[in-house]
Amino acid sequence: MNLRVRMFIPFCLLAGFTAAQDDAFNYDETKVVPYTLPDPLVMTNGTRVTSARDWKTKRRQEILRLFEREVYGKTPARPAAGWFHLNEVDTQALNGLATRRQLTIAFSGTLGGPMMDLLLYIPNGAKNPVPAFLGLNFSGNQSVHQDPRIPISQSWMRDSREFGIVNNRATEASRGVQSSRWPVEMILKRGYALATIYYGDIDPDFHDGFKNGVHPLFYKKGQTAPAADEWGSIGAWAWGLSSALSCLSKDKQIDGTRVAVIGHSRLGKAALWAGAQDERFALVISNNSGCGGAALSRRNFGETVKRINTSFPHWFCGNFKKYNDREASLPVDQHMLIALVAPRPVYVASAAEDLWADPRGEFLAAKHASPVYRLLGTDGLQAEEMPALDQSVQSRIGYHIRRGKHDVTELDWKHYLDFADRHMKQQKP
Ligand code: GTR
Repeated sequence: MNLRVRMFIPFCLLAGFTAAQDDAFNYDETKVVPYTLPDPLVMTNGTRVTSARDWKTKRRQEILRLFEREVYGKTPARPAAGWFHLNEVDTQALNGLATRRQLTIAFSGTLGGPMMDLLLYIPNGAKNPVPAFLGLNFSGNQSVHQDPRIPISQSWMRDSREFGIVNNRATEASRGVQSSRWPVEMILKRGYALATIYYGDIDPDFHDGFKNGVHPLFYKKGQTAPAADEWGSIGAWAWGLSSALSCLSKDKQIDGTRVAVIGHSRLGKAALWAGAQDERFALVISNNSGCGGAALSRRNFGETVKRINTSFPHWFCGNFKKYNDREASLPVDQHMLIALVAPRPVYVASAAEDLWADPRGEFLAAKHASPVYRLLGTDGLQAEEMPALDQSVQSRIGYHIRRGKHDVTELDWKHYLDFADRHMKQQKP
């Protein structure tokens, strides 16, 4: 392990950066029990995959089915653009920097069922359709920017005095509270559009037995909850991202072949799962996604499979609970999730104080996805060891470990924008 990272561990614990952490869990690298990862290039029947064709037609399908059945659950067919309503357009938003469009996407085809509100900023002045970043947000669209024209979300939200959420509803005080995670002007000035949706519009993030959100739209006759191999909330959020992509692809100012999906933490898990399943996403970014995201499940460091299934029983599918304390029997590990994105560019980012998410486990998953990238003729992750803090590795698999805590910062975005410039080539504006 990178020496600077190793030295950080005791300091973080002493300094009390353990908010999301639990001292009953392991944060000591020397106590990580040896493990063997499944080989992404060996079929379940033992056959080695040696050609791009066999990867695409056989092994990729096999791994996808395993993640569906055992981890995230099966997702209904990819949503079409569905029914959407344009609520607002302003061609002179943010002092003329951007065009703002706000849409409502109704999943059942009519108002009244589950719906999501999409906020879209498109940089003004581009002659050609622009590439875009698409990501879910935690506190409503109004939380990403001070822009007074963004309506306050009406959806259920977890109470937070810090973020202005009272009685499970966002208040005016929530406007812009997450803006440090969304440097909108910086993204626009670099030539990218930004689209965002409140994740709870797709499925509210509490366990109600899947009565609210989009799950009931797909129940068979008599069904009241997803089966053990059917989608949970992460599956639903990922599906919502695909639905948003279908919608964005219809926008003449957006280049639907150059849309990056990005997410932080639980939404980083959803972004990876969306990018793994839906090959229309041109680039995938996982910011501090941790357990069930980019971090290897087999490493007993930070959050574990049992802990995540206990704290958040609705995130994964029922079958994933079989692996509580039995990670070694998982037929997959998270390096194979990253490999499902291949050969498309994927970026994994960690934070040095975010030990709960196991930064080294995130790095190792990125590294162990590399053989698939190389089989497909790209370079994978060009780093044998974790890079120095804040330094970005910009190969086809990107990686950095930022100084600081579990968060999304301007430095993270700077690396993502450089990565997108490099791998999702811009046409001349
Ligand atoms: C934590 C959870 C993590 C991560 C995080 C978040 O409580 O244990 O896996 O997803 O929440 O999404 O903020």
